Amino acid sequence: MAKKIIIIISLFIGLLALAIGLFLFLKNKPASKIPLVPSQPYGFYEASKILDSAVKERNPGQCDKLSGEEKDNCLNTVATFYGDKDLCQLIQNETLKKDCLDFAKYRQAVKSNDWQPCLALQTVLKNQCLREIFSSQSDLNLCKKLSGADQTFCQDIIYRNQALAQKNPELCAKIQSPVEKANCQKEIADLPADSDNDGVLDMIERVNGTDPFDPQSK
Ligand SMILES: [Ca+2]
Repeated sequence: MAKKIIIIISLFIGLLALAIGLFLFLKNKPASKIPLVPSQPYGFYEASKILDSAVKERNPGQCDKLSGEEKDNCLNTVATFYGDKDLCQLIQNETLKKDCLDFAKYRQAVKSNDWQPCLALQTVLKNQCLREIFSSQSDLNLCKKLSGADQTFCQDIIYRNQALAQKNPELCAKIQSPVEKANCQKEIADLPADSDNDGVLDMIERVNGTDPFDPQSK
């Protein structure tokens, strides 16, 4: 009988010691420094896979698997890719949200070939927007609908389009912006030459054995 009591007491003390040990272990565990579960549930690779499928499937719900900055970036990428401004509204970071909304407006304007919404954007994006929409235009009258610097920028684009279409560097000279003017001249210079203007490029004529400086020979 006495033996039984000793065994029970020993077991009790043993379990108590175990419980105290476990308590001390959990208490001193450096939870914040070396977390057992990583604070970011997804690593960079997984996060970019999520982002990829969110964009490919146009499924912004995938972004919910991410959090904080990663989630914002995910939403921003899907929103800007599809020009979906409603999606921009879900972004937490205010600066990113504004950029997202601007970019969505830009995409929408280009898609619908409507230059009016471009004017509400900040300069760099506005100019890119106008440039894309006017990229195939050759009528200067179009620019009369714009004013100030926007009108000048519009004219610069149109002169560049005309210069390229007519392979006429003199039209580049009408461009106001020195940078745009230089770009225009470079684009003309880089065009494949047709020295005699017979419609067959010099390099083709050389291959064919005709005279690149004689329009009768082609
Ligand atoms: Ca020729």
